Amino acid sequence: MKKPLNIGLIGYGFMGRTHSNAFGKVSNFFDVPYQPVLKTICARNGERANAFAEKWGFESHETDWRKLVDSKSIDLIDIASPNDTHAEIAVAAAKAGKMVMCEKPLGRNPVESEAMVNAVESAGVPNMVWYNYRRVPAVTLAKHLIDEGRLGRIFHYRTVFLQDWTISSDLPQGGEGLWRLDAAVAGSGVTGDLLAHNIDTAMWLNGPIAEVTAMTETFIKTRKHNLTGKDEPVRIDDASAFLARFQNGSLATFEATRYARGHKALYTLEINGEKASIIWDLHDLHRLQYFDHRDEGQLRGWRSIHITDSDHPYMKNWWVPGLQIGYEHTFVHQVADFLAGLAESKCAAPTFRDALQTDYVVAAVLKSAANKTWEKLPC
Ligand code: SOE
Repeated sequence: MKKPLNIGLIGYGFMGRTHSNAFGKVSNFFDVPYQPVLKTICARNGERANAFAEKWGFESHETDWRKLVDSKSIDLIDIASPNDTHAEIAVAAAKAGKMVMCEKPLGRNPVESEAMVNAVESAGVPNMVWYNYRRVPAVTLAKHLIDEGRLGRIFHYRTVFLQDWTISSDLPQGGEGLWRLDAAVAGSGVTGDLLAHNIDTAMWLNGPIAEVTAMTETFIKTRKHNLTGKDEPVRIDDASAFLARFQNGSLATFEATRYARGHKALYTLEINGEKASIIWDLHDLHRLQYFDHRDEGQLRGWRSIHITDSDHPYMKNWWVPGLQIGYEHTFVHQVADFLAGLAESKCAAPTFRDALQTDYVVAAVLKSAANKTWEKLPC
């Protein structure tokens, strides 16, 4: 008999849907020791929270997140609301002894993120941040290959996250759906929203980043603000590119933009090692490109591995070999690992503390771009 785990979800946007789907599906596919129960969904608009509750199977809805934090019937607070709400909710939830899961980035800046880490660690509550791309089976396989030493010494890490949805100058900033363009709510632009993913995956695969030098640009300087109705300065970074040196001596390039016409969510990474290289592309997420210099000369070349076999990470839990899975499954994997960790009193990664390191890199990138400097990261 599985133990019930009562979920209080805050936020019903795109991320609220991915999380609800994951909590709802996990026990159908993974042999986990807990059964997530969709207890309460909280959002500011009661009517829409109610509609969301009915659609996704939550038992009740709320408009005040404090009621979820205070409720004895909630075990875990899941934060999927805009970035400016993360710190306050997470700190209150941890103080109330709840487990906390939080959408990325952790806070809007390291000060908020440090407060969140301190809160969960002093309360001793399980915590995790939804950096979901680690759990694309192909990316997890890349991690296994690197840890087995198959690439040998790593020389290069190359990664981009490209989108094109903010090119129009008519697009307003602020409010529902567009808060990512409002620095007061989001904290930063593509550095915290997109590059945070690349940084999280990169440090997971290739270890800590030692130093960075960056440039950012805001191409459209003013946009109408949805909440004030006035033209206001845009304070987010529309594009961000940086060079990095990892502690292991390898060199990296990172780039993200919302101005790459034709690209909707092109997240790619390439790693070149002494013995082998790896390429992964979110648009073809079930494939891993692998080149191994030790292969027999005449047959040596890039292999395109279809990551659907039962010995590939997570895949034995899904369909049959050859049938692929997609984006939403990465969230299911994240919940599965979180629940498995709970049973062993271990926090599955990335914890709040892991995500804080990503926020330090984000802050160093923004500082470097502002000051045209190299910035060192704390070891
Ligand atoms: C932005 O468009 C966004 O939705 C990010 O906020 C997500 O984290 C990323 O996975 C996809 O793009």
